[in-house]
Amino acid sequence: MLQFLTSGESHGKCLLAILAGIGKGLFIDNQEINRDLARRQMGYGRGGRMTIEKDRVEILSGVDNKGRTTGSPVTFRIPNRDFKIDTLPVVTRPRPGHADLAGVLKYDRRDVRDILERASARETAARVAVGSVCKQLLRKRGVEILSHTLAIGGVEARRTPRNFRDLRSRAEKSPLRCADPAAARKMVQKIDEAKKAGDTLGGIFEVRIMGISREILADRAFLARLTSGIMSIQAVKGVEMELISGLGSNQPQIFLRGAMKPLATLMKPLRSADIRSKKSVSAAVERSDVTAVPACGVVAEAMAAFVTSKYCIERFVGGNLCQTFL
Ligand code: EPS
Repeated sequence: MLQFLTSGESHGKCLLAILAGIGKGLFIDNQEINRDLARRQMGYGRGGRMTIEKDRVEILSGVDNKGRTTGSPVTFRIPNRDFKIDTLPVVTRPRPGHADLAGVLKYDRRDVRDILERASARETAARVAVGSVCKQLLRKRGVEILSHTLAIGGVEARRTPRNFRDLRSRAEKSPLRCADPAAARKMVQKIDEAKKAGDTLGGIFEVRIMGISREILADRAFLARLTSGIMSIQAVKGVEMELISGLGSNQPQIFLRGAMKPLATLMKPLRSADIRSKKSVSAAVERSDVTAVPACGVVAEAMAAFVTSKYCIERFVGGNLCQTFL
């Protein structure tokens, strides 16, 4: 069975992920993981933290001296340059719409910091490392995954290439990972306006999975797992799926569209209540992004790759990946 677990706080020493069940014999390309980590950090509208960090992975276990998996769990470590959790101030004013209040109630904490450091979307860097390995595995079976931005702050991409490879290459060249340059220019304006107003923007990203068989495409349990993988990402509030059966020479594809809400961490904070004094106050202000929709697409690629790999391993090799799958 393929499974992963992440740990670590936004300003802790590092982020960690353990991926178990990937099997033996897969060459892991660390440079490719680092490229995916860099893609997650990019995007117009990201905040100051992305200028501090330069996410790079170290693999601590599960590979031999040639970089091939041995069958043991693979451990990934991404150090945080901004490691300062022990000196950060106590937070008592939860941000409406974030995990702060629900977290302090659930875990009975008196410092919102204990919640927000783990609830931060920085955790998604660990998921991207895991997903990057899953993409490497799937590529060996002819499965490719892309993502691109469909909308930010109500501005929609309308003129995007139909062809998988053209769409991917256009999206990768765009500062917003948006394949419609005219729409991307309008999105940039919207982001500048929102930044001035101390506001944040949500939007829609799309993931496309190409190269899976029609048999897999028809399995509803797999499709349901894919949607829940996307829904598990921080700030994603809706998911839509479209299946392209690919009659004739075209290959079948799965399109997954995710709706990301505007980030709850605002520079112009909403009203809140102090959890100690119970007085009405403004919510705490933490560093934030204006938008993270382009990054969310990269995270969604990772989740789609993990769910697809898990399904293929469990279905075709009885849960134990061996050389024949590769
Ligand atoms: C993020 C790192 C965070 C935020 C953002 C995503 O950095 P810090 O914890 O230093 O503020 O920039 O997370 C949020 C805005 C949020 O509300 O969770 C990252 O690495 O993606």
